[in-house]
Amino acid sequence: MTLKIGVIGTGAIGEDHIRRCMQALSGAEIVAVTDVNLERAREVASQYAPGAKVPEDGESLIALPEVEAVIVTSWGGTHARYVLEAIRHGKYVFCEKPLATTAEDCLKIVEAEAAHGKRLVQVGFMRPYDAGYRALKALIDKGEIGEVLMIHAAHRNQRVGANYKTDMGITDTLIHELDVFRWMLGDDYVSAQVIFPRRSGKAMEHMRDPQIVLLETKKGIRIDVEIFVNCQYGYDIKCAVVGELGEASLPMPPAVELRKSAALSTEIMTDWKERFIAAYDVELQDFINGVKARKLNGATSWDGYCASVAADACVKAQESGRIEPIAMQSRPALYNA
Ligand code: NAI
Ligand code: NAD
Ligand code: ISE
Repeated sequence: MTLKIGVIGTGAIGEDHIRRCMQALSGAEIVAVTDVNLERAREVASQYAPGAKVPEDGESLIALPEVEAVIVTSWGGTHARYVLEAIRHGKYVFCEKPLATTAEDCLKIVEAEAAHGKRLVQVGFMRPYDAGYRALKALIDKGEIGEVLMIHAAHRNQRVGANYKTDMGITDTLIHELDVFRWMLGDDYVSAQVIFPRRSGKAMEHMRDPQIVLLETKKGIRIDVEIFVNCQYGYDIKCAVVGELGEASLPMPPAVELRKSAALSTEIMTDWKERFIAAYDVELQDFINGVKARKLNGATSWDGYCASVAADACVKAQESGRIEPIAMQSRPALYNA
């Protein structure tokens, strides 16, 4: 059986996920797409899913009887309403990160899903599907470096556009680390602090970039993450985990070693689409298979909520300059498995 999917938001990642479902993955087809910019939705449909309907808004798309599952790839601020609407229709939904832009909205989704009584939501945190992060977690779980004590990480983008604001360094960018470290360590955060180093002159006037986020977990692990979204040279994700017996680092994606003109070099990617292409493929195939089996894997609404609670504390810490506490509500039974 081919799973019939509708996609809300045909921007950069929406287009890429539509291409992925139609050309790279198996067992699914895109039967409807929409965007606030309907012209854009029609263009993307004609390129990758010529038979797809283009309803005038996300709510109409979710209501279409032929749409069995929904992918939400519109701007973060719009996610909550579409995910809630999909749950109301009892339809499976893959929502790109963040699940919502505030913890309060994430909690509404958690409560709606728990009231429905069964998992319907998978959040688009793809790093747990990345082969490098999986190898790192496997090594930690085997005890190769003993108990984890510290993580030194960096999340660098080449540059960002004019719409990107300082708080998005947290809600849009750091949110990946907030999620993947919970998954990797099996731990939760208790506090956050944000420090601003000297501002890069390459960042737009309205932005404070870079920033350093300091996190503490329940087990007492200390994590520092440098967020630098105008680093100029490439898209670079670094993560070194320090334990009692050694240090384990996230592998770099494979790249050809070039010896030329008295220099040895390897290329650094510039685009998140390429850096995590295999992880997005595995993640969305897992969503398709999960819907068919009526059992989703990957990040839950609860994971989306936890990342958002931590993000809210980091945004508060950006403004206060203080160490801000991080505390979750108690976890509904649905997410205990
Ligand atoms: P984008 O700006 O290229 O695309 C967003 C699209 O959604 C635009 O075409 C816009 O017109 C449309 N849109 C906005 N509000 C809408 C609404 N109410 N109804 C229908 N369409 C609407 O943005 P991009 O880069 O594709 O990001 C989209 C989402 O995907 C964001 O939540 C972002 O955080 C996430 N994302 C995740 C990545 C990952 O690594 N997992 C990478 C890039 C983005
Ligand atoms: P698992 O069910 O044994 O454990 C995952 C645990 O981590 C669960 O408690 C879950 O709630 C939590 N979790 C999952 N995603 C999370 C996230 N993004 N943030 C925070 N917590 C998260 O699952 P597993 O075998 O470790 O597999 C994890 C996912 O990877 C599954 O969806 C699985 O299907 C997929 N997977 C991928 C590959 C691959 O090659 N990429 C191989 C096997 C499994
Ligand atoms: C973007 O939305 C993503 O999710 C990318 O993975 C991240 O690196 C980037 O900073 C975000 O803006």
